[in-house]
Amino acid sequence: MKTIEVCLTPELLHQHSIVEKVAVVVDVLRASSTMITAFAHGLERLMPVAYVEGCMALQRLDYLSAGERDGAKVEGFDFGNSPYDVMNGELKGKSLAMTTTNGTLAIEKSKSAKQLLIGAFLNLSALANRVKELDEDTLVLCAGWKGQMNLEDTLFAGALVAQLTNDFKIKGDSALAAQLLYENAQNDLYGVISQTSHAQRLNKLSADEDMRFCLKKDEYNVVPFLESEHLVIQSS
Ligand code: 3SL
Repeated sequence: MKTIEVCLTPELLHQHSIVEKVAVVVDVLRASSTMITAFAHGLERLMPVAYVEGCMALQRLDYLSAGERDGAKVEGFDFGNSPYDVMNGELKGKSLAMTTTNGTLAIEKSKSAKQLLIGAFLNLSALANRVKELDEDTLVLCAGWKGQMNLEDTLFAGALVAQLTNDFKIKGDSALAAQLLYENAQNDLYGVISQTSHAQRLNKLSADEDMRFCLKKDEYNVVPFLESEHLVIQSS
């Protein structure tokens, strides 16, 4: 049986080997949720970029741009990091360059994985099915917050582990802890996550609606994956 493990923050990634594994990168609030939403609304490809300057260089190559610093849209970018920014059809068939504080950095750090997938509550079941199909040792990388673990990504990791327990063997206590936390919180995810430090940051940005949206389960059935330098989805 293949294994499922959870890395609670990119700062702990050196304790896991990623090269032979499927990596699932998650930043529930809000980068991975916004990426999934953009693909569900027609985005063709997305170049994740760790730094603002990299995104600006891609703007000059006709990419649309999205991202945040301190949660706010970067000046001069086309979109911020809200799922509501990317669901009005403007991205249909387009290329997007995106940079966020933690999410795109976590992707950058996972590029050596055998396959890199993007996860959030919005695509939970589609993602679980894809992970089962791939049937490889799998590592969930939580983007966390500036090197620290956060509860929302950990809860998502636990939700994914919970969907995979019949098919994968849990490896390590962080995966077990994530699952137990999720099982405890699953009936009131909003109530639990609204207490987190990131929810409080989003509140100051009046982004409570974003948080409610990001906690919806199985809203979309797209699973972005990294192909060369771009995230793409399987064409249907
Ligand atoms: O850190 C990130 O990647 C962002 O998702 C943070 S925020 O929700 O846009 O503030």
